[in-house]
Amino acid sequence: MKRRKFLRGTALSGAAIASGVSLLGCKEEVSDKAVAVTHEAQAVTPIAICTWNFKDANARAGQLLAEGKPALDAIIEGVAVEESNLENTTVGKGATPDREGTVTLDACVMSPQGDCGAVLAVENIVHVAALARKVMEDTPHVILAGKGAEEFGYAMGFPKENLLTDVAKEKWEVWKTSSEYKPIINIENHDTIGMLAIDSAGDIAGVCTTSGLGYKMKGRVGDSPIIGSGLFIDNEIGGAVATGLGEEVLKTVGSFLIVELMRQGKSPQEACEEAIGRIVKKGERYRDFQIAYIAMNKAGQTGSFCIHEGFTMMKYQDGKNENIVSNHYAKTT
Ligand code: SD4
Repeated sequence: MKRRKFLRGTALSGAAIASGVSLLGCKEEVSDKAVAVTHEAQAVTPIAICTWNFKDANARAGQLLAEGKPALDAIIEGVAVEESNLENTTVGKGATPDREGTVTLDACVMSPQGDCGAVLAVENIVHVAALARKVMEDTPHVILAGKGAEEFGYAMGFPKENLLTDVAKEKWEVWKTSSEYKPIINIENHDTIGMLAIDSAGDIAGVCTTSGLGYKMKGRVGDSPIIGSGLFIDNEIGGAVATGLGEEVLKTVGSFLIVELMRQGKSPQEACEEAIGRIVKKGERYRDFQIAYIAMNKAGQTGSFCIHEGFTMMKYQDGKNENIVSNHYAKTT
Protein backbone atom coordinates (compact mmCIF):
# COMPACT_ATOMS: atom_id res chain seq x y z
CA MET A 1 0.00 0.00 0.00
CA LYS A 2 1.25 3.44 -0.87
CA ARG A 3 2.13 5.46 2.21
CA ARG A 4 0.05 8.56 2.67
CA LYS A 5 2.28 11.58 2.79
CA PHE A 6 1.59 15.25 2.75
CA LEU A 7 3.05 18.53 3.80
CA ARG A 8 1.30 20.96 6.03
CA GLY A 9 2.14 24.23 7.77
CA THR A 10 3.99 23.51 10.95
CA ALA A 11 2.16 23.62 14.25
CA LEU A 12 4.95 25.87 15.43
CA SER A 13 4.17 28.71 13.10
CA GLY A 14 1.50 30.30 15.31
CA ALA A 15 3.75 30.04 18.31
CA ALA A 16 6.64 31.34 16.26
CA ILE A 17 4.80 34.52 15.42
CA ALA A 18 3.81 34.97 19.06
CA SER A 19 7.37 34.57 20.25
CA GLY A 20 8.97 36.81 17.64
CA VAL A 21 10.65 33.99 15.79
CA SER A 22 10.35 33.75 12.06
CA LEU A 23 10.44 30.25 10.67
CA LEU A 24 11.42 30.81 7.11
CA GLY A 25 11.22 27.35 5.72
CA CYS A 26 9.80 25.17 8.41
CA LYS A 27 7.57 22.38 7.28
CA GLU A 28 6.24 19.28 8.84
CA GLU A 29 6.15 16.10 6.85
CA VAL A 30 3.43 13.82 8.11
CA SER A 31 2.86 10.22 7.18
CA ASP A 32 0.64 7.68 8.88
CA LYS A 33 3.75 6.16 10.50
CA ALA A 34 5.83 9.11 11.65
CA VAL A 35 6.09 12.85 11.95
CA ALA A 36 9.29 14.55 10.92
CA VAL A 37 9.81 18.25 11.33
CA THR A 38 12.42 19.86 9.15
CA HIS A 39 13.66 23.38 9.68
CA GLU A 40 15.32 24.57 6.53
CA ALA A 41 16.25 28.02 7.71
CA GLN A 42 15.37 30.15 10.65
CA ALA A 43 15.98 33.60 12.01
CA VAL A 44 15.87 33.28 15.77
CA THR A 45 16.47 35.58 18.67
CA PRO A 46 18.92 33.74 20.92
CA ILE A 47 17.51 32.77 24.31
CA ALA A 48 19.10 31.25 27.42
CA ILE A 49 17.12 29.97 30.38
CA CYS A 50 18.38 28.37 33.56
CA THR A 51 17.07 27.01 36.82
CA TRP A 52 16.89 29.24 39.91
CA ASN A 53 18.24 32.73 40.24
CA PHE A 54 21.65 32.20 38.65
CA LYS A 55 21.79 35.66 37.09
CA ASP A 56 25.46 35.82 36.29
CA ALA A 57 25.59 32.38 34.74
CA ASN A 58 22.60 33.07 32.54
CA ALA A 59 23.89 36.53 31.60
CA ARG A 60 27.20 35.01 30.56
CA ALA A 61 25.46 32.50 28.31
CA GLY A 62 23.21 35.23 26.93
CA GLN A 63 26.14 37.47 26.15
CA LEU A 64 27.89 34.68 24.25
CA LEU A 65 24.72 33.86 22.33
CA ALA A 66 24.33 37.53 21.43
CA GLU A 67 27.88 37.44 20.05
CA GLY A 68 26.75 34.63 17.78
CA LYS A 69 28.32 31.74 19.70
CA PRO A 70 26.76 28.28 19.37
CA ALA A 71 24.30 27.24 22.09
CA LEU A 72 26.54 24.48 23.44
CA ASP A 73 29.55 26.79 23.92
CA ALA A 74 27.37 29.44 25.55
CA ILE A 75 25.73 27.18 28.12
CA ILE A 76 28.91 25.40 29.15
CA GLU A 77 30.60 28.74 29.79
CA GLY A 78 27.44 29.95 31.49
CA VAL A 79 27.21 27.15 34.04
CA ALA A 80 30.98 27.35 34.64
CA VAL A 81 30.23 30.62 36.47
CA GLU A 82 28.33 28.63 39.12
CA GLU A 83 30.77 25.73 39.14
CA SER A 84 33.43 28.23 40.26
CA ASN A 85 31.17 30.08 42.68
CA LEU A 86 32.22 29.14 46.22
CA GLU A 87 28.96 30.50 47.63
CA ASN A 88 26.95 27.94 45.69
CA THR A 89 26.76 24.87 47.91
CA THR A 90 25.16 22.56 45.36
CA VAL A 91 27.35 23.01 42.29
CA GLY A 92 31.09 22.70 41.65
CA LYS A 93 33.71 23.91 44.10
CA GLY A 94 32.26 24.78 47.52
CA ALA A 95 29.50 22.18 47.22
CA THR A 96 28.20 20.17 50.16
CA PRO A 97 30.00 16.82 50.48
CA ASP A 98 28.55 13.35 50.85
CA ARG A 99 28.24 11.80 54.31
CA GLU A 100 31.90 10.75 54.23
CA GLY A 101 33.01 14.32 53.63
CA THR A 102 33.81 13.90 49.93
CA VAL A 103 32.45 16.27 47.30
CA THR A 104 31.37 14.40 44.17
CA LEU A 105 29.90 16.09 41.12
CA ASP A 106 27.51 14.98 38.35
CA ALA A 107 26.92 16.65 34.97
CA CYS A 108 25.65 16.05 31.49
CA VAL A 109 25.35 17.89 28.19
CA MET A 110 23.34 17.40 25.02
CA SER A 111 24.14 18.94 21.67
CA PRO A 112 21.85 20.02 18.84
CA GLN A 113 23.11 16.99 16.92
CA GLY A 114 21.56 14.71 19.54
CA ASP A 115 24.91 13.70 20.98
CA CYS A 116 25.37 13.55 24.70
CA GLY A 117 27.99 13.11 27.38
CA ALA A 118 27.84 12.64 31.14
CA VAL A 119 30.10 12.28 34.15
CA LEU A 120 28.98 10.76 37.44
CA ALA A 121 30.39 11.06 40.95
CA VAL A 122 33.54 12.91 39.92
CA GLU A 123 35.99 14.11 42.56
CA ASN A 124 38.57 16.93 42.34
CA ILE A 125 37.43 18.50 39.07
CA VAL A 126 35.47 21.76 39.13
CA HIS A 127 34.18 22.14 35.58
CA VAL A 128 32.34 18.88 35.16
CA ALA A 129 29.96 20.23 32.50
CA ALA A 130 32.97 20.88 30.26
CA LEU A 131 34.24 17.42 31.18
CA ALA A 132 30.92 15.87 30.13
CA ARG A 133 31.31 17.64 26.81
CA LYS A 134 34.76 16.09 26.43
CA VAL A 135 33.27 12.64 27.06
CA MET A 136 30.75 13.39 24.32
CA GLU A 137 33.30 14.69 21.83
CA ASP A 138 36.52 12.82 22.58
CA THR A 139 35.46 9.33 23.60
CA PRO A 140 33.31 6.66 21.98
CA HIS A 141 31.18 6.65 25.16
CA VAL A 142 28.33 8.63 26.67
CA ILE A 143 29.00 8.16 30.40
CA LEU A 144 32.16 8.00 32.49
CA ALA A 145 31.87 7.52 36.23
CA GLY A 146 34.06 8.06 39.28
CA LYS A 147 37.81 7.53 38.98
CA GLY A 148 37.58 6.87 35.25
CA ALA A 149 35.95 10.24 34.65
CA GLU A 150 38.46 11.96 36.91
CA GLU A 151 41.48 10.40 35.22
CA PHE A 152 40.05 11.20 31.81
CA GLY A 153 39.70 14.80 32.99
CA TYR A 154 43.36 15.04 33.94
CA ALA A 155 44.33 13.51 30.59
CA MET A 156 42.25 16.24 28.92
CA GLY A 157 44.09 18.94 30.89
CA PHE A 158 41.54 19.65 33.64
CA PRO A 159 43.33 20.71 36.83
CA LYS A 160 43.06 18.72 40.06
CA GLU A 161 41.43 20.81 42.77
CA ASN A 162 40.16 20.23 46.27
CA LEU A 163 36.40 20.83 46.01
CA LEU A 164 35.79 20.82 49.77
CA THR A 165 36.08 24.35 51.10
CA ASP A 166 36.77 25.09 54.78
CA VAL A 167 33.23 26.39 55.18
CA ALA A 168 31.66 23.24 53.70
CA LYS A 169 33.94 21.08 55.83
CA GLU A 170 32.94 22.88 59.01
CA LYS A 171 29.26 22.46 58.20
CA TRP A 172 29.80 18.78 57.46
CA GLU A 173 31.52 18.35 60.83
CA VAL A 174 28.53 19.88 62.55
CA TRP A 175 26.18 17.66 60.51
CA LYS A 176 28.16 14.57 61.55
CA THR A 177 27.30 15.12 65.19
CA SER A 178 23.67 14.23 64.42
CA SER A 179 24.17 12.52 61.04
CA GLU A 180 20.53 13.14 60.41
CA TYR A 181 19.88 12.47 56.76
CA LYS A 182 16.85 14.17 55.37
CA PRO A 183 16.96 14.19 51.62
CA ILE A 184 14.27 16.81 51.57
CA ILE A 185 14.98 19.20 48.81
CA ASN A 186 14.81 22.79 49.84
CA ILE A 187 11.80 24.61 48.68
CA GLU A 188 13.24 28.05 48.13
CA ASN A 189 16.95 27.76 47.93
CA HIS A 190 19.65 27.85 45.30
CA ASP A 191 20.23 24.52 43.71
CA THR A 192 21.45 22.61 40.72
CA ILE A 193 21.99 24.62 37.58
CA GLY A 194 20.35 23.35 34.42
CA MET A 195 20.54 25.57 31.35
CA LEU A 196 18.97 25.48 27.90
CA ALA A 197 19.72 27.78 24.98
CA ILE A 198 18.66 28.39 21.43
CA ASP A 199 21.31 30.17 19.37
CA SER A 200 21.09 32.50 16.40
CA ALA A 201 21.15 29.52 14.04
CA GLY A 202 18.06 28.17 15.81
CA ASP A 203 19.92 25.25 17.38
CA ILE A 204 19.17 24.07 20.90
CA ALA A 205 21.58 22.61 23.46
CA GLY A 206 21.34 21.84 27.18
CA VAL A 207 23.45 21.17 30.25
CA CYS A 208 22.97 20.20 33.87
CA THR A 209 25.62 20.31 36.62
CA THR A 210 25.32 19.57 40.36
CA SER A 211 26.77 18.03 43.50
CA GLY A 212 23.43 16.32 44.06
CA LEU A 213 22.04 15.99 47.55
CA GLY A 214 24.03 17.20 50.55
CA TYR A 215 25.29 14.37 52.79
CA LYS A 216 24.08 11.80 50.29
CA MET A 217 25.24 8.20 50.58
CA LYS A 218 28.64 7.52 49.08
CA GLY A 219 28.12 6.63 45.43
CA ARG A 220 24.64 8.12 45.17
CA VAL A 221 23.85 9.63 41.78
CA GLY A 222 20.67 11.56 41.04
CA ASP A 223 18.86 12.53 37.89
CA SER A 224 21.06 15.42 36.82
CA PRO A 225 23.65 13.50 34.76
CA ILE A 226 21.12 10.98 33.44
CA ILE A 227 20.11 11.78 29.88
CA GLY A 228 16.31 11.83 29.64
CA SER A 229 15.76 12.42 33.35
CA GLY A 230 17.81 15.48 34.33
CA LEU A 231 18.11 16.76 30.77
CA PHE A 232 16.84 16.04 27.30
CA ILE A 233 17.21 17.86 23.99
CA ASP A 234 15.74 17.10 20.62
CA ASN A 235 16.80 19.88 18.31
CA GLU A 236 13.72 19.37 16.15
CA ILE A 237 11.40 19.92 19.10
CA GLY A 238 13.05 21.58 22.11
CA GLY A 239 14.60 20.76 25.45
CA ALA A 240 13.92 20.38 29.16
CA VAL A 241 15.97 20.25 32.34
CA ALA A 242 15.12 19.36 35.93
CA THR A 243 16.08 20.34 39.44
CA GLY A 244 14.93 18.90 42.74
CA LEU A 245 14.78 15.47 44.30
CA GLY A 246 16.47 13.39 41.62
CA GLU A 247 15.05 10.07 42.75
CA GLU A 248 11.56 11.27 41.82
CA VAL A 249 12.65 12.76 38.48
CA LEU A 250 14.31 9.46 37.58
CA LYS A 251 11.11 7.53 38.21
CA THR A 252 9.25 9.47 35.55
CA VAL A 253 12.14 10.23 33.12
CA GLY A 254 10.89 13.78 33.37
CA SER A 255 12.91 15.74 30.80
CA PHE A 256 12.38 13.21 28.03
CA LEU A 257 8.70 13.18 28.91
CA ILE A 258 8.48 16.96 28.51
CA VAL A 259 10.16 16.92 25.10
CA GLU A 260 7.83 14.15 23.96
CA LEU A 261 4.81 16.08 25.21
CA MET A 262 6.00 19.10 23.23
CA ARG A 263 6.39 16.85 20.19
CA GLN A 264 2.74 15.96 20.61
CA GLY A 265 1.81 19.64 20.49
CA LYS A 266 1.95 20.84 24.08
CA SER A 267 3.58 24.18 24.84
CA PRO A 268 6.68 24.11 27.09
CA GLN A 269 4.51 25.38 29.94
CA GLU A 270 1.84 22.71 29.46
CA ALA A 271 4.46 20.00 29.14
CA CYS A 272 6.20 21.04 32.38
CA GLU A 273 2.86 21.05 34.18
CA GLU A 274 2.01 17.58 32.97
CA ALA A 275 5.41 16.22 33.99
CA ILE A 276 4.93 17.58 37.52
CA GLY A 277 1.41 16.13 37.45
CA ARG A 278 2.83 12.65 36.80
CA ILE A 279 4.88 12.95 40.01
CA VAL A 280 2.30 14.41 42.34
CA LYS A 281 -0.44 12.00 41.37
CA LYS A 282 1.64 9.14 42.75
CA GLY A 283 0.61 10.10 46.26
CA GLU A 284 1.06 12.52 49.10
CA ARG A 285 4.83 12.18 49.30
CA TYR A 286 5.28 15.17 47.03
CA ARG A 287 4.46 17.39 50.01
CA ASP A 288 7.98 16.74 51.31
CA PHE A 289 10.08 17.46 48.27
CA GLN A 290 10.56 19.96 45.51
CA ILE A 291 10.94 19.32 41.80
CA ALA A 292 11.00 21.93 39.08
CA TYR A 293 11.30 21.76 35.32
CA ILE A 294 12.13 24.38 32.74
CA ALA A 295 11.61 23.87 29.02
CA MET A 296 12.03 25.58 25.68
CA ASN A 297 10.73 24.74 22.23
CA LYS A 298 12.09 25.29 18.75
CA ALA A 299 9.99 28.42 18.35
CA GLY A 300 11.67 30.00 21.38
CA GLN A 301 8.71 29.61 23.72
CA THR A 302 9.68 28.78 27.29
CA GLY A 303 7.94 27.42 30.36
CA SER A 304 8.56 26.29 33.91
CA PHE A 305 6.62 24.60 36.66
CA CYS A 306 7.36 23.20 40.11
CA ILE A 307 5.66 21.43 42.98
CA HIS A 308 6.09 24.02 45.73
CA GLU A 309 6.32 27.77 45.72
CA GLY A 310 9.80 29.24 45.61
CA PHE A 311 11.27 28.17 42.30
CA THR A 312 12.35 30.76 39.78
CA MET A 313 14.04 30.60 36.41
CA MET A 314 16.33 33.06 34.64
CA LYS A 315 15.59 34.04 31.07
CA TYR A 316 17.88 35.98 28.76
CA GLN A 317 16.49 37.39 25.54
CA ASP A 318 17.26 40.55 23.56
CA GLY A 319 19.77 41.82 26.11
CA LYS A 320 17.32 41.40 29.02
CA ASN A 321 18.12 38.92 31.78
CA GLU A 322 15.05 38.40 33.94
CA ASN A 323 14.15 36.26 36.91
CA ILE A 324 10.76 34.69 36.36
CA VAL A 325 8.73 33.29 39.22
CA SER A 326 7.47 29.84 38.39
CA ASN A 327 3.92 28.79 39.01
CA HIS A 328 3.56 25.79 41.30
CA TYR A 329 1.34 22.79 41.74
CA ALA A 330 0.48 23.36 45.39
CA LYS A 331 -1.23 26.63 44.42
CA THR A 332 -3.22 25.15 41.60
CA THR A 333 -4.84 22.41 43.69
C1 SD4 B 1 19.91 15.46 42.39
N1 SD4 B 1 18.50 16.84 41.06
O1 SD4 B 1 21.05 15.05 42.48
C2 SD4 B 1 19.70 16.84 41.82
C3 SD4 B 1 19.76 17.82 42.93
C4 SD4 B 1 19.05 19.07 42.67
O2 SD4 B 1 17.95 20.74 43.43
O3 SD4 B 1 18.61 19.41 41.61
N2 SD4 B 1 18.80 19.80 43.65
O4 SD4 B 1 18.94 14.84 42.79
